[in-house]
Amino acid sequence: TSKKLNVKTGMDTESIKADILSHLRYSLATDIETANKKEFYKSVVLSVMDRLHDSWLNTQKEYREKKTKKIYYISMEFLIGRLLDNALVNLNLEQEFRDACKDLGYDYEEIRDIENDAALGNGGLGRLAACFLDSMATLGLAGFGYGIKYDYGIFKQKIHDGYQIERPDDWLRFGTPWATTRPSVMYPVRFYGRSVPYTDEDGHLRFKWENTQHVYALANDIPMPGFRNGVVNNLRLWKATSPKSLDLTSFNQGEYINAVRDIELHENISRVLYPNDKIFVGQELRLKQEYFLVSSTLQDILREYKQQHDDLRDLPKYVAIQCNDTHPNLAVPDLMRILMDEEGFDWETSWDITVKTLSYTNHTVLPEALEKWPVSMLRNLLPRHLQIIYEINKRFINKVHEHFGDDVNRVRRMSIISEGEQPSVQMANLGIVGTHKVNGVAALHTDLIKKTIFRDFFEMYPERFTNKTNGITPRRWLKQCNKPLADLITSEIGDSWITHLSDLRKLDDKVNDKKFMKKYSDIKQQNKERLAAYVKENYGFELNTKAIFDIQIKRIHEYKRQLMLAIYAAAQYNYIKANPDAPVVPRTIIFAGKAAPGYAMAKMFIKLINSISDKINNDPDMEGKLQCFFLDNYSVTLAEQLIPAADVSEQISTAGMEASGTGNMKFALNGAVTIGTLDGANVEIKEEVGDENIIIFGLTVEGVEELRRSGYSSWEYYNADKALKQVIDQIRDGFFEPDHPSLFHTITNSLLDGNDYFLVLADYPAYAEAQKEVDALYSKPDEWFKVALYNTARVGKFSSDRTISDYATDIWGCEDQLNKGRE
Ligand code: 26V
Repeated sequence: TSKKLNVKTGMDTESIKADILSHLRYSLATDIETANKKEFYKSVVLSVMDRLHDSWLNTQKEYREKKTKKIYYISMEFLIGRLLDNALVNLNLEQEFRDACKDLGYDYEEIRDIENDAALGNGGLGRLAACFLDSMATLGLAGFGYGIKYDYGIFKQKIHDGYQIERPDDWLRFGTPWATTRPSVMYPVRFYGRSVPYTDEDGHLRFKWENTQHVYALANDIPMPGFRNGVVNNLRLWKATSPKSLDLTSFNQGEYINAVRDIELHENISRVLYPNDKIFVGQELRLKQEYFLVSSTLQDILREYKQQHDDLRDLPKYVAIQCNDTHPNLAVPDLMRILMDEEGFDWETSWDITVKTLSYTNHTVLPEALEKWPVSMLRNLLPRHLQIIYEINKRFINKVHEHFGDDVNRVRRMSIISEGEQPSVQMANLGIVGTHKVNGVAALHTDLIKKTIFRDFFEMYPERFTNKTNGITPRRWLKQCNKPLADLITSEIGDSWITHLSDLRKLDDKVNDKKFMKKYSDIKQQNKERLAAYVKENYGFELNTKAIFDIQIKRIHEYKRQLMLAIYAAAQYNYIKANPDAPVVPRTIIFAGKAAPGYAMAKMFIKLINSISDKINNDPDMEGKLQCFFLDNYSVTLAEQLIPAADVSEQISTAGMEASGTGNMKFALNGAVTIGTLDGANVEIKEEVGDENIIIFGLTVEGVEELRRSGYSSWEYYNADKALKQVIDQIRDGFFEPDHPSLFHTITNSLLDGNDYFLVLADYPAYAEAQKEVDALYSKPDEWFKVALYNTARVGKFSSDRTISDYATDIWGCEDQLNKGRE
């Protein structure tokens, strides 16, 4: 060609092709003739990386030069999924890379599908962190993610004979081209030892943490590009590695082998993500992981800070640290320790800096999820931190006395250390006392924490509590995953919605535009067919694309009540069997989700769903009327396939238990109709889309409270609803599992003798009615798609850009940075 190629940075197809070829040859030592798909994929990503590096470096340089306030988002989980599409969308290079792949003999989609999800999270909390990184970069905030580079992410789920089987997620088997190891960024993280008092030159009592053992934290950086704004922020993931002091001198062979084996012990800290969602298990390795993250991150933050500023007392002016749940809350005592023991500040100064710099987000009210680390474990692993926590608590209890007088019970409830058989440190209490802002993740949830678990604290520090309703990034959750809809929207109202999601309101007017509505509904159909093809190829089922696609995808948990949809599926089966000639609106029910490996009840739900599915799908009478499937190994990538194809979004948690939910937002944005309870962000979705455009049923938070207070009896509900009773009897008596008729007794026992803590039976009749409403609405396609469009048009509030702007303004004090330098 006559045009000059710019192999590393050219944004044209020819330069990109040349770069891919050059990476095949000079990075991977292969060539286009002999390379396999994996190698080609790697070269593609390396070529994308080349196109990020200038912006990545320039962005960091600009932050340094302008002394921009930095936001550090510390999280044990980042559920980022695949990165290729996202990077290309944000760089505006989708077409060029597509063409480059094609010219070199590869189909872009096939190459994209090579990438393993980076599944370093359990569910909503980790995915939220990933959406926040996208929004911080897009808004031009100097926002950095800090986490752990687990060798193994959330386990891979297989289904054998209807049961969940876990397999390790070896996502790094062939390495990841997205992560750059930074050997120059490595910090020792200390454990064990003891706290030793001494008197300093000024005669002050001080402490030293001595006789420690340590591991090293090694930085691995993943670029986080903003949407077409030249900003590239950073996600820094720490990998544990053994200290050099394990130098293997003058050992005999046995000692040498053992010493090498010890390296593995150190590296175990970053080996695997804990797969529990919302259940606290006080394992020491988990505590080590949490401190490993906090310690390395604080060292990094302070090193960076000292390069640009000279007075640590200004830390809160230039740095904000957000703790994602209580998992990083050891940042409170660790920052205190650094400021006092290493920087020589007194308690009051250190405390002031600490509280003003840190803030903490609560993501659940479920008591079993709250972290309570045994004092004995902390004493052993982090003795100096325990000592500081005791001092924080002592001073705090004095304040409680000042504030409330002598109220022994209140003091007991508010104490950071809970006494008793197994004294423990309440990490949530530590987070409230040691930070300047605590936020809930939806309006209802924030109200609840103020009234329930944190009530005493709210009475003492009302100004600390604030709501930040969750959001999702419209880049991944509309532009990338639903290209046909994104293109239609852009052709109608322009593309401002990509960064100003509320502009989708302009679509409101289109409900009466027949041509538009036809295109809108055709896209849903097309997405359903695309999903059907995907499911056929990957799972071997034929989905009925004429049916309502009714989807519940999320972690399997009793409070999320997958059981209620399963009962509904079985009740529909019974109805069709009893009324073979009655007209029914066809439905295809799809479940996906992982159960924590130790959560027996959730695992039983999976088996039950599979047993019910088998019954339904193998009965010819159901043909064209009812289907039910459990898709294994739910992931970000699978969600990207399912959500654009959904007609109905199941958001049916027991009111008060789902802090926010974010899947609910993704579905609504993609034009699914929500059937849901007044829980979490469903409440706010209803406010936005209007009461007529969401199907709400069941008990409210107050209703739940009232029912429990007045004496709930699940037996009454069981006896009162014939269809419900029939299904429960069938589950109990082995109808769905004839070879093992008592298999599901744990489930039916918890519903009946166990009195149904999650109120499935109490809400079931209202749920079945709501499902009838779904049928009726779906039978009038024009009306259905109006409702669907109102969902797409009116959920702009739930952009994570809005969420991040709110954090920036009310918590991080960096609203002046928002959209800097952008038009
Ligand atoms: C706790 C623990 C305990 C130790 C082991 C691992 C582990 C992992 C997670 C948790 C807390 C989970 C809290 C959580 O995931 N909350 C979800 O957060 C979403 C984002 O705010 C929100 O949308 C969901 O409603 C909420 O359930």
